[in-house]
Amino acid sequence: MNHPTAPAHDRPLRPHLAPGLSRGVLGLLVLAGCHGPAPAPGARPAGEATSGGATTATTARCPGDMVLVPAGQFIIGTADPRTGFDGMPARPQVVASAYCMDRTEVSVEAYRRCTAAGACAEPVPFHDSHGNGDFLCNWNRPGADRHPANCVTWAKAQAYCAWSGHDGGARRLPTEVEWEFAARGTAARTYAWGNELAGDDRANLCGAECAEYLHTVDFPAITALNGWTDRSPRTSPVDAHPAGASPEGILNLTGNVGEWVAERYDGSTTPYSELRVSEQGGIGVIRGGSMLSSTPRHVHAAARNREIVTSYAATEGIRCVRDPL
Ligand SMILES: [Ca+2]
Repeated sequence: MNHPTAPAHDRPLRPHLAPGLSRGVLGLLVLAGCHGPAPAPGARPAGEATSGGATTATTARCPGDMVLVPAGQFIIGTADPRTGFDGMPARPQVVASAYCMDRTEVSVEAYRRCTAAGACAEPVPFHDSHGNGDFLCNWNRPGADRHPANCVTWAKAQAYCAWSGHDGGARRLPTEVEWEFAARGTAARTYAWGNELAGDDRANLCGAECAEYLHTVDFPAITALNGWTDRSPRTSPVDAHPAGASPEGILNLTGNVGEWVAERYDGSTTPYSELRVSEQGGIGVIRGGSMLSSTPRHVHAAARNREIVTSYAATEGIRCVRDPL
């Protein structure tokens, strides 16, 4: 299908937010083995891959821009919601099959290949006005080709991943379990790189640089994440912050932009929900914190942020997964 322009139901990102959008955006503001055939051209051999200390021998392979996450098990969620915003109640979770995950968030230039093929609708574009949040959108923003494609609805994220034009064919949005396991590994790390929220080169969060910048553009006041300064008040390029990669080498699972997952938000999984799945087409889930995350509980890899699926925000982008080749 060809969707040359943004559908009319896209809603702008506003400083003063509707209840649902406020949870999606302000939530981040205040934070905020398959044995395949012969490898496809460009496929990266996985060899022995590790996840949080466990070693899994596998011959599974992924397209060259993806990373293998071996099967395993971990404790998903958090026992205390104060440590990971709206995390699922802690429970053992088995991940039965290995899967491939995009090494980086989807960039503007990658997304443009899909729109050029007529398979994707354009994200909401950058608009140099500080009256709403679109000044933080990257589509059509000069110099932002390597930055994440943000300001996309769930449907646009889903359509991008499902496009058959990717290396190796169609992909899909990750499930909540797949996203969280990639970020936390068998050790259930708190952040993609480990358990310490330290090292300003590891992630793009809302440090002093962010609070200062947003103040200059009259955006709603944000208090910086205590002690953090990463020199990126807006998004970072998708291949930035290699020091914060997961053990498998997946970048920016913590920070930069959050990422849509496949499922609708299921309030029954948590006692902390207020929004229901029937609201305006459903509530989706954004994982990973963002460049506007300013509290540790919103940066926690178990944190979940809710968003109306027909809404968008500059803090929301895309990362795809697929089965191994
Ligand atoms: Ca930052």
